[in-house]
Amino acid sequence: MSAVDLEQRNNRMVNPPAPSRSIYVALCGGVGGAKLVSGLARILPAESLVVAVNVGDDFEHLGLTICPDLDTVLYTLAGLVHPQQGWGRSDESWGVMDELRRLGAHTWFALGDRDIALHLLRSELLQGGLTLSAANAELARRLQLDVTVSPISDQPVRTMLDTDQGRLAFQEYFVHRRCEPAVRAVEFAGAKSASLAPAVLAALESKDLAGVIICPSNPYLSIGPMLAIPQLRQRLRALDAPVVAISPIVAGAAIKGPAAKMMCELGVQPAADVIAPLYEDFVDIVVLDTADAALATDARFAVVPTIMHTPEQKVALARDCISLIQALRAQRSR
Ligand code: FO1
Repeated sequence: MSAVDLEQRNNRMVNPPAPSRSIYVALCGGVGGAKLVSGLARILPAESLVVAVNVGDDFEHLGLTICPDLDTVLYTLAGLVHPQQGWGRSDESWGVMDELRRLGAHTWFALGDRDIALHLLRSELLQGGLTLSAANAELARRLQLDVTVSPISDQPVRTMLDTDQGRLAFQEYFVHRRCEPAVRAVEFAGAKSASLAPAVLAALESKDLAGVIICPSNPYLSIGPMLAIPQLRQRLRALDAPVVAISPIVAGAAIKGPAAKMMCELGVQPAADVIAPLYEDFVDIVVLDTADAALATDARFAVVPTIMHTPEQKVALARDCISLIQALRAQRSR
């Protein structure tokens, strides 16, 4: 285990007892979202956090069912994520990929040996008849995680991009073509008929729901597929608990990934406050980084440091999100 992994494991805090009204739901994509989730997991008791994860990036590849955002969240919380990439495993080896390359198979999607073990197990659990959320709960248990990490839905929702190089499935666009095609539109196949996974629905319907945190994930590619499920958007609109969203754009650039490039292609100015209109029918507070303080023009915005390179920064942003939710709740109960 590397020094970074050890630090991640040793830094887990003794979590405080859960106060009443204590469930927080985090809507999360991949790398950026997982960072905030790791901060939340360190300050909240395990039973107080439900992480609902994007499934729009999932695909079948080399006979395996691969769920990149779920993998990223699981590996991050287990202290096993590759520290530089933010996805995939630390301490990885590449024997299977090398052999696949020798055999002339597809190798554009990098699957390390340890990572493949997780995909094999998930695929076997699914073939045995488990739902995606039950299979994922089993994987979380085997990784000794106590936080609830659930796919947003047990039904497939697949992100498809209409680009200048034709209609592309998400991983074909994102990994195989390195986000180079210009995006004209984004669609989420299956979203209209998908329903929320049981753990997500139960948390959002719970009388103990304290608030919802929308992680700093790409609004089009990570949060978009989840919001395209009508049941989620309706549920968020109807909540009395506060919803706080953190912008993944800082000073006009995405912290990671193609969000800013995509916005330009879709004719949207890549600015931190762009998520405000996208989430306006359910969000209470949009959190901007201190670099974008000038965009916080009214009470809908809060400004705190949002860049998360260190464990301390992840915990600090997590605390800020919880404090914002608690302040809103206190205001409402007056
Ligand atoms: N991202 C890449 O940029 N290249 C890869 O080869 C790659 C492989 C991969 C394997 C397993 C996994 O769970 C994630 C992987 N990712 C890879 C990341 C992933 O495709 C994207 O980061 C997410 O889908 C975007 O959130």
